[in-house]
Amino acid sequence: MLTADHYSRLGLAGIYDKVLAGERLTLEDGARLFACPDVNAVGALAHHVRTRLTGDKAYYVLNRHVNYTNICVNGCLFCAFQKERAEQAGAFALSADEIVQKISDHGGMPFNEMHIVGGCHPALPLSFFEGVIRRVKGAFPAITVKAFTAVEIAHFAKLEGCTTLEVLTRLKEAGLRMMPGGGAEIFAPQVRERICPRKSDAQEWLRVHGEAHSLGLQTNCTMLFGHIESVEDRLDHLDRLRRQQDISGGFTCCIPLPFLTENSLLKLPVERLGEHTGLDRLKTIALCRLMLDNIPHIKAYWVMLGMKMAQAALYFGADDLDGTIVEEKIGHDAGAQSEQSMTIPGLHEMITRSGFTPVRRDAFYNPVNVNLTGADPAAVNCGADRKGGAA
Ligand code: V47
Repeated sequence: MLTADHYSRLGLAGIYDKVLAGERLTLEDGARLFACPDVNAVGALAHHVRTRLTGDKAYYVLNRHVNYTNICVNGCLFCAFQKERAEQAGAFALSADEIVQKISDHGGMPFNEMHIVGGCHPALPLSFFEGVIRRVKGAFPAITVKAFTAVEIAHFAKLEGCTTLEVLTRLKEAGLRMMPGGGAEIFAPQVRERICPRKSDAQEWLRVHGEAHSLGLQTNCTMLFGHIESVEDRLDHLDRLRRQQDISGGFTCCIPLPFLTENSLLKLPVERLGEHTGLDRLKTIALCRLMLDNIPHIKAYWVMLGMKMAQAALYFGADDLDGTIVEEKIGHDAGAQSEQSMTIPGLHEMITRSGFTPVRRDAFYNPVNVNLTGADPAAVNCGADRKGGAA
């Protein structure tokens, strides 16, 4: 921890006092932290908060991502994964058999979480997704199904001609227990209008999460940053998440996602390219930890950040690396340089080499026992090779 004198010299004495006292930071405090050139000083404050919340633990989960389709009616400019039409090269839509098959290919492994998302397909009905969840739960009853962004839920409701609450209720009955945080992007309407004009707006995204929380479903949230948004837009985004959490309380974790530019239709103005540095990513992760005082966990998603920055992020407020993933398309279509999959030993190595204590968790951050001698079948079977890449 840096000294009070140091923060005083930076003009951040008041913020330092608030962080140590566990008091809520204002948007003005957030703007001053973003403007502070001493990234380490900002990171140390976030590290203080993450240590107060989770000590030296760094969480990971044994999970698998499944993308059921990349065909999407929204056509978001930043998204390199989406295809507007089924006839386009590379477009796909998995059948229910293929989805269950993907999960069963790794059968016998003690996955804790199945992360299922896709584009907003123009025709797949809600009954298809109810059937998929029932089959996954039937085959693997212990798995937590974490599926469908708020944007997908709103899309299903439109196709079905019912409310989002009805969609959530039906999916919960089928076995849905958690929702991922995607689709939030940046809430500020003038940015949303430019990067994802057809997608649910902020009000709809937040309302669906509130409804999910009211049904007892836990959800995550994200922020896509490092594109055309301003620092004020980032703070506005965090403020809206914080206010929603004050009301409905069901966000478990926030995942700051740095914009990856390859194959994207969203072109950044040349003068802004230099802004999106690794230090900006670390500072933004720290700001998420500091502003979101009511959200328990901050995830350093190794797929988008890369292994080394994800490790560094553990000192900038993050306490979770996500998991084994197995197969990833959204980040890799956009140029992510990370591996497709991580093993349990690989995740352990990343965490211990960074000086933290690895804790394998379930989808809800409950610790799961793991036998590190290799007797855990997941440790030997999950993913292809051991791909550490630790710093
Ligand atoms: O919603 C799309 C983002 C999200 C790009 O909840 C991009 O546990 C960077 O939400 N560059 C999907 N990001 C991923 C996501 C997620 C991932 C891991 C865990 C969880 C969780 C959620 O990816 C999208 C969008 O915000 N995205 N394109 C891109 N070019």
